[in-house]
This record gives sequence, structure tokens and C-alpha cells, in this order.
Amino acid sequence: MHRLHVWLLATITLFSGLATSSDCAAAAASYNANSDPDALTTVIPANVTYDCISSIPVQKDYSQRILESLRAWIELESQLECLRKPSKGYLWDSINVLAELDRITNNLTEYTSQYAFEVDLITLGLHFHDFHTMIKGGINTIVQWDRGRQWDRGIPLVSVSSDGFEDPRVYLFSDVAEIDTNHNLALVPSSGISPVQTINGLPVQQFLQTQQLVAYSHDPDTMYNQLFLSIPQSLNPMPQVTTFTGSSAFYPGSETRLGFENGSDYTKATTASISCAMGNITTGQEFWDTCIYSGDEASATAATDPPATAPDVPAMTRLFAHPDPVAIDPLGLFSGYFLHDSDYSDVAVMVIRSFAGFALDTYMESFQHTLQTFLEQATSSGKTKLVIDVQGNGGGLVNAGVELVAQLFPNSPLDQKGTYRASTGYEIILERQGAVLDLVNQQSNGTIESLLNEVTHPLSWQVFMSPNTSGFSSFKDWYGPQHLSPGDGSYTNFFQTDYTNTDPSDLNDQEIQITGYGERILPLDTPPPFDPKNMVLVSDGFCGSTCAIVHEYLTNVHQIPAIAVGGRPGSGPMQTVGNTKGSQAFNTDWLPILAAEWNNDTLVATDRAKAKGTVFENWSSFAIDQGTLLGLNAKNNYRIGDGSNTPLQMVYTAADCKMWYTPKMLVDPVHVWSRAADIAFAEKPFTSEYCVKGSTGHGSSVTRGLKKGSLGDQTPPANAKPQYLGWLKDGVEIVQGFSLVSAGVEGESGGNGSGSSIVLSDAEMKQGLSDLKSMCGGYDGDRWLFKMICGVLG
Ligand SMILES: *[C@@H]1O[C@H](CO)[C@@H](O)[C@H](O)[C@H]1NC(C)=O
Ligand SMILES: *[C@@H]1O[C@H](CO)[C@@H](O)[C@H](O)[C@H]1NC(C)=O
Ligand SMILES: *[C@@H]1O[C@H](CO)[C@@H](O)[C@H](O)[C@H]1NC(C)=O
Ligand SMILES: *[C@@H]1O[C@H](CO)[C@@H](O)[C@H](O)[C@H]1NC(C)=O
Ligand SMILES: *[C@@H]1O[C@H](CO)[C@@H](O)[C@H](O)[C@H]1NC(C)=O
Ligand SMILES: *[C@@H]1O[C@H](CO)[C@@H](O)[C@H](O)[C@H]1NC(C)=O
Ligand SMILES: *[C@@H]1O[C@H](CO)[C@@H](O)[C@H](O)[C@H]1NC(C)=O
Ligand SMILES: *[C@@H]1O[C@H](CO)[C@@H](O)[C@H](O)[C@H]1NC(C)=O
Ligand SMILES: CC(=O)N[C@H]1CO[C@H](CO)[C@@H](O)[C@@H]1O
Repeated sequence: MHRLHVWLLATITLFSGLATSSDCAAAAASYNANSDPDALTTVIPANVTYDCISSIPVQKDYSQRILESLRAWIELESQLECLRKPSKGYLWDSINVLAELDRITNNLTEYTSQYAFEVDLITLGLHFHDFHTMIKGGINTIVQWDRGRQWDRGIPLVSVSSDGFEDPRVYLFSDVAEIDTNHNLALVPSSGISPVQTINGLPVQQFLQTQQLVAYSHDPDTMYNQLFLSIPQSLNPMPQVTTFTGSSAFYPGSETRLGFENGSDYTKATTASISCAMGNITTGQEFWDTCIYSGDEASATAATDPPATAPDVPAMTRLFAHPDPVAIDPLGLFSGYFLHDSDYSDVAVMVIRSFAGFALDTYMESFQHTLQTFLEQATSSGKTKLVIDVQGNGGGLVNAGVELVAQLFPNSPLDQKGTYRASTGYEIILERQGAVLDLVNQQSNGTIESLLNEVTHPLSWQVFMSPNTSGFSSFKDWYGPQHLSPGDGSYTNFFQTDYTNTDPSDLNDQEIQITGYGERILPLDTPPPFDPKNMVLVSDGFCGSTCAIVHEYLTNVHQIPAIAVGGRPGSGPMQTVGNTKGSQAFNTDWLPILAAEWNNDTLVATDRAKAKGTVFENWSSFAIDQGTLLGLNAKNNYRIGDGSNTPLQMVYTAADCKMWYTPKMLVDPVHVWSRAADIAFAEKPFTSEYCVKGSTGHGSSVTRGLKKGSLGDQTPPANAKPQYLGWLKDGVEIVQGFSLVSAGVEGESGGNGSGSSIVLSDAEMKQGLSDLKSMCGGYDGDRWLFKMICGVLG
């Protein structure tokens, strides 16, 4: 199952809709009328699909097993306690995840369909408001909803301020931008166009700020940005479908009606792309049997499949819609620029669209080299100011982020401070992994060692060190557990992986010698290439995971200010790390390995006795074997020096300024960089009239004097919180979904659909890229998004 592939093919499969009778016979007829034997997915009307999947009876025993299987893994989620008792800076209400799971389990027979059960599960995942965390069942994986995502014939939107001062208005993307004859992005003449005023009869902001709750983010402005088409997000190797048009988690209704301010309107039918041969089914149960249920004793393929080999990705030389770079890595994730306008002759720009270099086995080396080359060229060309653009950056390889900081700040400590959530099951596995590593080290058994390097090394206490870089003396010394008062939970002692050592890894095989250590040791007087006073970060809030780790070093440790771009109309600040501030994800690829290790009595037996009577007693990987996608935030990240030990995910941190997107910025990122430089490097920085009213000077921001190690003012401004939480209009849901869980949790609401990208395994990523490449090879149409994505792949 390669979702990247599915999604792209879905957008080029033609739909010649024909809806007939009800439930699955009609869906099957539509499927047969539209299916293309060469495509992986078939596009049929959404309402017909919805009728079909809503007729799948509840699979009670199956779902019971799914829930039991999920339960053990969910105990490893580092944020359970904090979500129940959030800190003051957190923008959402509390949620008791385990109680919600109980409610779902006890209510299985109450659901009107298996699909309704899945909707409740996906909704629960959204309530974590964390880009690392998602729970998505089989039906939601086979069926993807689409309001019309093609840039020219669909309805993607943008939110832009006409002059950079006025509040942004919402427009059809194709009213603002187009692909020009040079296959570049260009503005279209704006005469005669009109902003979107209503969607499906609701005021546009109410509709969109409700729809945005399908994003897996904790910051409402970050959610808002994900509704819209943007260059940076499309250049992420895990491209995001916008949460307005794209495969949102919930059935979006049969059509979308845009009402423009000039009185005209436009209606687009919603479609579903189906990745299952459903042409011969007539009932919901047959849909289930054909498309979802894969036998009672499905094998743990996710854990045992050999990883796909990396496709031969041709080196990138330029990013779509970007100027020619001074330096660019082979995947185009990192690129560096000089600005040609003479007003900015001292400004260098670093664009880091992602750290997810999984498609290239040697990515870390090439990233390290490209970064070094760029910094050398920048300093030797007399550049003294640096804009770091992380728009669209959802993270990736942790040590790529660490390396970035190591080169920007030579000889400065690279320490991090993290914890896992303590739980019986995890303790038992982790203790065993340590014992296995000890045994292997004693035996120096090469065969086993290489195996362990791949699978168990990253979770062995021997390869962790404390935040002050001392090693731990025993499993107990590392594991603790300790009790922390934010959230009132039990965690391991604070630790980090050993960044001075090339051997232990952060769950991937790509290791390099971090600059400043080993053969890359630097003289103590090595100057940093830029003065932190002359640096600024720019983010659309999408920053998370590895990007969040980098952001923490740069903004708190090195006191570099950050500018947020976009966000909801209105005054006030925005956060620059909006997706997750957690520092390690466990995904669908990794979680079955933990379940397998739990049951592994080879080499060292697991001491499972003390888990008797707990959810771990019968731990199986049934849920993932059956196609449930699960992602968890495994590791909390903390601010070094913060004595309150509040996980950063719970901490409010305002950017130093928020600026609007203008139409020019939408088609050319140079306009984003020069505006950011104007704001940050002015004689009186961060007093620019381009900073949205009230967006500067929050007590959690660097320019307001946030001290290293401190959290600053943890009272978020009132309008930082979500403005809309409900989904009901005149008693009718406009988007099906959220009401189910909110019955159990006061004032709750939740996340995207974009999360499935982050739980793609490495193998899936590689396969997906390979599939994409072959698809791009055969594609010679003129669709903008395809050109952009195919452009990235060379
Ligand atoms: C079943 O769900 C309803 C609605 O969400 C909730 O009020 C009720 O408490 C649940 N029942 C059980 C047994 O969990
Ligand atoms: C009204 O605005 C829409 C959206 O920009 C545009 O397509 C349409 O041509 C406009 N209609 C008139 C009559 O100006
Ligand atoms: C599905 O939606 C389309 C477009 O709005 C409509 O024409 C059709 O009647 C609907 N069909 C069903 C079965 O609801
Ligand atoms: C439906 O069944 C026929 C006859 O067995 C078969 O040829 C066809 O491929 C099936 N269609 C699908 C979509 O599975
Ligand atoms: C490797 O370890 C296994 C299991 O302990 C043992 O049977 C085998 O003899 C060892 N091989 C070598 C070369 O030490
Ligand atoms: C380093 O951290 C460990 C574990 O937290 C602690 O026991 C030790 O005293 C610390 N050492 C120093 C020098 O601070
Ligand atoms: C159990 O552990 C051994 C050694 O670590 C490994 O070779 C084997 O593949 C593991 N089995 C499973 C099911 O994970
Ligand atoms: C685990 O399964 C066994 C055998 O079915 C059962 O007796 C036991 O109660 C289960 N444990 C838990 C905690 O559910
Ligand atoms: C709702 C939604 O947009 N989900 C999508 C998010 O992005 C990934 C990657 O493109 C898709 O696979 C999801 O389906």
C-alpha cells in the first residue's frame, strides 16, 4: 500500500460520474464505469461511496481485537498525561485518551456502521493535535475524499493580503496564479476576480476554520495555512494534500459550493478515490470482505518485509518556482540563495523544505557537504545576514537538524532533553534490549551485531546519554522512572541519543560524524558563519519534529527571532512550530517491531511476568497487520534549563512577528525572504508595519527578551485559541465526524488527514518516490501540481 502513489494517481484518474441506486451496488456500478485497469485507484462520486461504506455492518469481534491491539501501543504515547492535564500554554481542552478508548470499546454495538466506528477512531487521533500521532482504520485508507484538488479544474484556495497590510481574503488559487509558458508560477491579472465569501452557505472563515480541524496540528494558524495550496508544502517529499480540497478524514458531503463576493457561485461535486477492486460487490459486508479484512491470522508484513531499495533519484539543480540556487542537495531539501536585488546584497537565504532525506542512502553526507559549501560561499562572498526559511518543513532525520546547528554554531553544545513515557510494557522491552546488547557485546558476534544495529540498538540504554552528556551506568539508572508534575505522569530519566558517536542512531541507518566531533573536530576559536543577531527564521507553522528540534536550538539556545507567515485573518501573534514539538515518532513501520520484541525469547527472554493483568499481557500487532495506520509521539522534548520540565508540546511560543502572504509571495518565495529581511534586519528590527497588529512583543518571544532556558509568558493571547470547534449548522453536520468524541470531551475538536504522510515507513517512502518517478516519466500534461512534484524528482 503506497499512499503517495495512490494519491497522485487518484488525481489523474478521470471521473465520468454516474450515480444510480443506493448502497454498494450503485458504488460498484460507478466503479466499473470509471475504472481504468492501469490506475491504482478509481474515482467515483463521494456520496455514492459514502452510502456504500455507511452500510458496512459493525465488525464487533474484529474491532474488539483492533482496540486491544492498539491499546498496548497507545501506552507508549508520551503525551497521554499532558493531554489529560494540559499546561497553561496549550491551546486545546484536555482529553482523557484512555477513557475515550474505553468508551469506544464499550460502545462498539452502538455504531451505525463500521465506518462510523473508524470515524470515531480517527477523530480520537486528531484530538492529540500532534503531527506524529494518528489512528486511521482500513476504510479510511482505501477511500480518499476529494473536493477537487487539481489546481486548474478543482477548487484549491489561497488566503492572501492584497498589499501585505490588509487582512487576507480567500480566493480560488486559479484566480491568483497560473503556470506560465516557461513552466513557472506566475500571477494572473486580478481584474474581475472576487474573493470567496461563503462555502456551502456558511461564512468562509467559519467554514474554513472548522474544516481546518482535520489537520494534525496544535496551532490554529498552522491549521489554517494547511487549507491552502502553497509552494513549500508541495515541495516537501511528503507532499500534503491541502486540508480543504484533499482527502480529509471525514466525508465532506456531495458537493462544495463557493459563493463569491460579486454574487456569482461555483459548485464542484466531491469525489472519492477507491484503491480496491470493488466492481463485483453489492453489499457493505462484501465491501468489507473484499477490500479490508485480510484474514484472521494476517502476518506481520510491516515488520518483516525487506526495505525497498532506494530509487536512483536524479540530482536536483533547482526547485520549482525558486531562483537558481548557490548550493542545493541532490534531493532539493536544502538549498541556498543570494538575493540579487542590491538592497539585499548582504543577505543569504537557506531554504530547508524538509529533513526527510530517506530517499537517498547517502543523504546525510550530501546534506552535510552542501550545507558546508553554502556557508563557505556565503561568508567568502561577504554575506553577513541569513534568512532561514523552513516553510513546509515537517521534519525528518534528527541528526540532519543537529548537523545544521553544529555548522551554524561551532563548538556550542548540541544537547537535547527528552523522555519516554514509563509503562510496564515499555520497561520490559527496553530492559531486554539492553540485555541483548550486553550479551552481543560480550560475544562480539558479528552476525547478531549487525542485526541488532538495525533493530534494537536505538532503544538500548547503553546508547543514550543524559542531557549533560554523561552516560548511564545501568538500565535502572537510565530508565528511572521519574515523576514529573506537568501532566502528573511517570517518565524515563531525561536523556538524549549520543550525537558524538556515529554508531547509535535515531531509528534510521543514516549516520554521519556530526561536525565538531571525531574527524570533524573544529578549532575552539572557529567563528560562527553568522552572528545570531543577523539571523531570522521564517515559518508557516508547518515546522515540527526535527524542525521543532532545530527551532528550539536556534530560537531559545541561540536567541534567533522567528517570523510566522500566513495564518488566520485578524490581529495577534502566531506560533512558528505548529505541528508537533515532540522529538521522536513511532510509526506503522516501527510499532510491530516492538510487539515482536515483546514476544521474543531468543537470546534473552522477555520478562513478561510482571505485565500479567495489564494491556501488555496479550500484546499483538493485529491492528497494524490489518492495515490500521498508527503513529505515536514517542519522545517528549524539553527546554534545557526549564526547571518546570514542561514538554515543549504544551508550551506556547509566539513568533516575533507575523506577516501576511501577498499574491507575489505565493508565486515567488524571494518576496517572502526579502520581506522577512526588511522586518528582521531593519535599523529597528521587528517594528515593521508589515508585522500584523499585535503580533510582536509577546512575552514568550525572543525579541521581547525571552531568556535562554525560560518558557516566557505562558498566557496565550485570547485569539491564539481556535475560534470554531463545532461542526453543526441548523442541527446538520456540514462535515461528518467530530460530534462523536466530543460527546465524551467537553469543547473538543480535532485534526487533518495530512497525517498519513508522516506515518509512511521508510520503505514506503522509497517505494512511493520510485512510483512517483515512473509516473512522472509518463506524464506530459500541464497540471501545475504535477509539474511541481515531478520537477522535484527531476
Ligand atoms: C457510549 O457513547 C455515548 C456517546 O458518546 C456516551 O455518552 C456513553 O457514555 C458511551 N457509553 C459507554 C458505555 O461508554
Ligand atoms: C465573480 O468572481 C468570480 C471569482 O473570481 C469570477 O470567476 C467571476 O467571473 C466574477 N463574475 C463577474 C460577473 O465578475
Ligand atoms: C450525489 O451528488 C450529486 C452531485 O451533487 C447528485 O447529483 C446526486 O444526485 C447525488 N447522488 C446520490 C445518490 O446522493
Ligand atoms: C468481477 O468478476 C469478474 C468475473 O469473475 C471478473 O472478470 C472481474 O475482473 C471482476 N471485477 C473486479 C473489479 O474485480
Ligand atoms: C553467535 O552467537 C550465536 C548465539 O549465541 C552462537 O550460537 C554462535 O556460535 C556465535 N557465533 C560466533 C561466530 O561467535
Ligand atoms: C549529569 O546528569 C546525570 C543524570 O541526570 C546526573 O546524575 C549527574 O550528576 C550530572 N552530572 C553533572 C556534572 O551535572
Ligand atoms: C528475536 O530476536 C532475535 C535476536 O535478536 C532475532 O534474530 C529474531 O529475528 C527475533 N524474532 C522476532 C520475531 O523478532
Ligand atoms: C490474555 O489472554 C488470556 C487468554 O485468552 C486471558 O486469560 C487473559 O485474561 C488476557 N489478559 C488480559 C489482560 O486481557
Ligand atoms: C486529509 C488529507 O489531506 N490526507 C492526506 C494528507 O496527506 C497525505 C500525503 O499526501 C495523504 O496521503 C493523506 O491522505
